[in-house]
Amino acid sequence: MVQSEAGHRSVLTDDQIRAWQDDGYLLVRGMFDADEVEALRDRFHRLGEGIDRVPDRWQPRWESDDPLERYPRLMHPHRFCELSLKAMLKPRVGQVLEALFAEPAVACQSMFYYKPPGSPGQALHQDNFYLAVQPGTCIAAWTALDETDADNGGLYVVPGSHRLGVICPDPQRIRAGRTSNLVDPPRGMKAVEVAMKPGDTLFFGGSLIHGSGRNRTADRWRRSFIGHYMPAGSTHVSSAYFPILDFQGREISYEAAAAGGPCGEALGAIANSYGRDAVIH
Ligand SMILES: O=C(O)CCC(=O)C(=O)O
Repeated sequence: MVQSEAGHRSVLTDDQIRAWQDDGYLLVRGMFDADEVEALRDRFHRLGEGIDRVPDRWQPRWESDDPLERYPRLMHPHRFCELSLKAMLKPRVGQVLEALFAEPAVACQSMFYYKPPGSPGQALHQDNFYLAVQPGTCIAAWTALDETDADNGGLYVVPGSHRLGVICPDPQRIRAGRTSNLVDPPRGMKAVEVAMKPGDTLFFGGSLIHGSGRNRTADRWRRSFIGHYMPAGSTHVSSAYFPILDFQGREISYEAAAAGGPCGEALGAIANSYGRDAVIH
């Protein structure tokens, strides 16, 4: 147990804080228990198979053979799914975030990925290019709902890249979308795989370069639930993430940051329409 800069008792050990500072990410095993994992899987199974529907929010192409069209990721499921809201605002997630931010966190976004067999990966990128949190940066809490590894499209992270700040991608790369990384690992750094078990949560900062590989398996899904957060004391975030919620579920007002943050609105606008779906094969 350590004291955070804000003077709060931290749920993390000194070694965990050191790993976070050195690498820019932290794997917390067993953040969600087996029942919580099963409940999330079941809820998203019902949505994915059309047993439950949210027609105004999520419209898969039910007949498509393309895995990403048939099972597109769900954006902001916490806005219509109580279980997702509960997962996004899980108190223990908030405690870890508070230790990492050294101040309380607020929630910007939730996402659910199905990533069935055959799905392409997600190109290397940095999250704060999209969220444009300032001052400071965002943190993702990426929770595996299946066992994940290099074969079924697990996450890759570039240790140490969190120190770089946001690298503005070349607009050509954003336009190339489906074939190109938005940012490359800088010289001397390389992407490493993070293998995870169901219920494990990977926390990583908004500058950490990360992405995921193709799901090359014939039968292993790679489902995940993701929350994005920022320090409560930040002043700006992209309005695409409004409303921002505290861990009691109350709406908190923030100023709208220009899309693309330090990279400028023009790049941000292109990124919002192409880059977020950039994938690697
Ligand atoms: O789950 C993935 O494949 C990518 C997720 C990601 O890049 C993110 O949450 O920012």
